[in-house]
Amino acid sequence: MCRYFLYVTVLVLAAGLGCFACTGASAATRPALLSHCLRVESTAWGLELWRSDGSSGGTVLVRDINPGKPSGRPYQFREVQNRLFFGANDGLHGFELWSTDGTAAGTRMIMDINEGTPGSFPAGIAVLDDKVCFGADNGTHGRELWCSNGSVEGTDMVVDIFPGPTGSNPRYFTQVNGSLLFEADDGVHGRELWRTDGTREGTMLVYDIQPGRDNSWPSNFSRINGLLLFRATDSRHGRELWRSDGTSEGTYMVKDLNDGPADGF
Ligand SMILES: [Ca+2]
Ligand SMILES: [Ca+2]
Ligand SMILES: [Ca+2]
Repeated sequence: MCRYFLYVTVLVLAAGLGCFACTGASAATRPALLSHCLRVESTAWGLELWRSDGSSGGTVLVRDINPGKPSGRPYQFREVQNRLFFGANDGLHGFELWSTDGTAAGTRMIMDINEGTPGSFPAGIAVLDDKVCFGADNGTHGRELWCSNGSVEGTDMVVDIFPGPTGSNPRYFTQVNGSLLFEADDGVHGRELWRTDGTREGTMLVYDIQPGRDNSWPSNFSRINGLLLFRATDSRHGRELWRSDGTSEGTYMVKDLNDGPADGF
């Protein structure tokens, strides 16, 4: 089982040759992979899924997801139990959620979330225990929170956070204390900090930092020592540094760096 994958960006040269730009499946593998970027004949497949064990002979195309010259454009690789989850477009179903074990036969679309040629555009793919969670648009509910364990039965919209066809547009998924913290808009509180454990009951607003419909725009998520550090705005303090442990009591401004309503961060 090969654990190394390349995301290949092909710059097509006049001679029909291209250059790899590649990133690894994890930060730990990235330096080794970057040292093995090669010039290859590339125009036959477009931008597709490759793997490498660090040797030239062991660097091969896994699967031509979008057959021929059109590109499958795989993106956002996340590893769960020896499989990589990612988004890709096979040319028939649009951008949907895929997974691979590193073999052509073991590379498949998990579910056509937005049925037919439109894509659901899975984004912000993040690992949570034995599954991934992400934002996707099924064409009915708008862009909402989805999770998948790699099977069709185990792939579902967790909750329609912004009820109806408008999307809550969840993003910045960051794992803290066994939950994913993210930013979303439920149509009532504006763009605020949310959390999910992958279940409907376990998905909730953490804290309405800018009270009411106005947005606090949580962003710049960083995880440190079981805490989320992030940037958020309220009208009393301006844009400042906040922290959260995933609970409402554990979510507060770290310091009003620029005293009063002026921005500090
Ligand atoms: Ca589709
Ligand atoms: Ca919705
Ligand atoms: Ca608000």
